[in-house]
Amino acid sequence: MQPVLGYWKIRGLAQPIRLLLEYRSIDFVDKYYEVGDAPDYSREVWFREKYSLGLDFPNLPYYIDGDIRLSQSNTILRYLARKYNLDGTTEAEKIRVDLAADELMDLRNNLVNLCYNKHFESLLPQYVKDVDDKLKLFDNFLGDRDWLAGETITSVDFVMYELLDQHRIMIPDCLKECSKLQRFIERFEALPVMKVYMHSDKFMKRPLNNKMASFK
Ligand SMILES: N[C@@H](CCC(=O)N[C@@H](CS)C(=O)NCC(=O)O)C(=O)O
Repeated sequence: MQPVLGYWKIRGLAQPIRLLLEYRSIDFVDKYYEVGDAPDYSREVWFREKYSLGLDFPNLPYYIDGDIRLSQSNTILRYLARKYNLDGTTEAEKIRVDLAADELMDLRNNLVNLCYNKHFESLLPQYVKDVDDKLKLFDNFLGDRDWLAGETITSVDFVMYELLDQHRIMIPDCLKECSKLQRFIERFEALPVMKVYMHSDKFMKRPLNNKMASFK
């Protein structure tokens, strides 16, 4: 049985999981739920199934892999990282994976709060200023390493790529002073399997966020 990744028909929290699965060439079902149109934005398609999937904590994204039924995007990522050997090789690398994972979640939460805010346009300039400092910290954290943990690619690199891509879609010059992060993006996109995926019909370019968001 193919594993199933269930999520809204957006990039959102599922995209790093999709990228990781594609990187390891896992044959999985990318199951989409679609929110209804404005003004109701009905989530009925999801609520119809939500409590019948055998999930301890029903939510989106979820990942069903045989007997394993998980929600919580970071739990799914950690599970896949262990299963597919993307969790760092040394203790020092594993510590960097954990630290990056938590920092990236903070970065993502700030981004999502902005994108779903109805005052998006007026809040954007301050966000641009604040995120500049944050991105420089990530640039510095990466340093001269190929990947966030060190020499080997790990689960957090898929999250990093996704968040950098979402940021540059929204703020095209946001990485102008982050040369290491720019090279990280180039390195990631040059991975042969990623190149194929990103040019395929399977790859979702947009929307980043759901229909009720100000920035999609
Ligand atoms: N902490 C959870 C957050 C999950 C979450 O907020 N999911 C949103 C979409 S991003 C949702 O619509 N969940 C469906 C629900 O609440 O029933 C995670 O990282 O997976």
